[in-house]
Amino acid sequence: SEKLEVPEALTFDDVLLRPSESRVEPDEADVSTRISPNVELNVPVLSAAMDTVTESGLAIALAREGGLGVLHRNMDVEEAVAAIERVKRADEMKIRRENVVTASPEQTVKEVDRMMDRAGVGGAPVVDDEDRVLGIISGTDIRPYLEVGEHDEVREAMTDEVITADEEVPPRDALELMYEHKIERVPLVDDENRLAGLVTMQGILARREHEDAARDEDGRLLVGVAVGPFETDRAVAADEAGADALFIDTAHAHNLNVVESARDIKEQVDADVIVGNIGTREAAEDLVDFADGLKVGIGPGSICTTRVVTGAGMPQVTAVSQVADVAAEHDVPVIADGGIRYSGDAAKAIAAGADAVMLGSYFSGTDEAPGRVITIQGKKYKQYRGMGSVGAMQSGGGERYLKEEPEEGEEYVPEGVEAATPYKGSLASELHQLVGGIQSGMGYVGAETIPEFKTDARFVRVSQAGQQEGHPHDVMITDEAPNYKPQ
Ligand code: RVP
Repeated sequence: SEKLEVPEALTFDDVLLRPSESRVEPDEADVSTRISPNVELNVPVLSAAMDTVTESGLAIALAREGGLGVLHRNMDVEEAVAAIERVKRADEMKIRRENVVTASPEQTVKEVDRMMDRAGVGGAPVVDDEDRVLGIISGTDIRPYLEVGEHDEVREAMTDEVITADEEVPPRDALELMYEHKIERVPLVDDENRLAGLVTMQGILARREHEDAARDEDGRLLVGVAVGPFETDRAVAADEAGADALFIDTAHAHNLNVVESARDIKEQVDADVIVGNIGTREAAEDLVDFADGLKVGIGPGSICTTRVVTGAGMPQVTAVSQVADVAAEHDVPVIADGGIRYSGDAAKAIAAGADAVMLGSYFSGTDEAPGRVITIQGKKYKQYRGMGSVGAMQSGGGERYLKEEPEEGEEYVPEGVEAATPYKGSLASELHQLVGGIQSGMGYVGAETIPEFKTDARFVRVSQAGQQEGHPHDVMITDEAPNYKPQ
């Protein structure tokens, strides 16, 4: 019947990049990209907005390497704002007054410790009611030898001979002051000794160490935030807290209520608004007039059961290329989200038309991902679960799947599983393999930049025999390669 005259859709294992004449040395391939009008990255990589992947720790680590972390939304709005602020503050060289965490002399040491912990800072200037600098207090880790109790007032515990500098001080002079006095932070003051900002050793060193970090115009790390399709309050709060991009986070962004709500959210915020996930040309057409970026992926995720549970989905290479065709006409960037197991998959996603890729499982086993390392039969793993799994939905993730909370006695209909991924060590070394693989892919097709890679790359179709040939075969692997795990 006509109904079964169906188009073919392909995914990563169905295709390979066709090698082509090239003068591109892999190390020189330029992987910088743009995922929305105001968000430029130095590597085309984002981490998934999942509660076992991206919290502030991983977002900081990834932005320092040039990519973008997207904070998940299984936390309340207040926690999300605190997480955004932690990322924004992490490498700030000169922290502006409104972003400096301060203590008052009457607070207890315990209160201030808790406040500093939450903000992820190691010390705070102590100011009076008129914002004049009275002293500085540092966190418990560098204060235990002092004889102050946690119920003492800050004025007892603080250093009152505080070294300050003029608000216009050049960073280099501030650094010298810190070396000279063996201190970690220098409050900046105006001519009436009112707090104007803060310079930290950490901020200066981190900046030097991470030259290719993804930063905003003030030199702060970039951060993305997932918001539910109808969560205007989270969107507005995240925007005000300084998020660079908001990701309307749903499993089906071609739901017309989602489209309307996303359009509405876009009108209320300054941050760029990226909408997803979608998987077809038609969905892209309905979003390109207002979305600052589009995210593609219906069912490719490693922990995703959408295709099995619902029967719906779109193999990822076809999905990306369909959306990219429409997006390119409107100059809207595209992110390929999910299903990337190897660096070669990331290269294929970009070659199919994506400006960047988003990964969950790939990063979930790193040190920087939330959750602890567990050992099963002598092997180390970290927990990784779908946001549509029962566990994640119970913690608030149901809206992504456009589901209401079940009534008493009913169960969720999950579209994801709870799992474990092999423990992998640091994010930086995983990312190095990923980006290195993409660059080599660019070398094989002769693309010097991501835009060239998107337009110039050509695919060939691979048979099952061809696919087998592509993996190590007829050998027993004796030493594991850092970028290959047997299937
Ligand atoms: P992967 O990198 O293959 O682990 O896929 C990660 C992606 O899977 C996420 O960015 C998200 O789009 C999708 N996801 C998250 N949870 C679920 C689910 O429970 N089905 N899917």
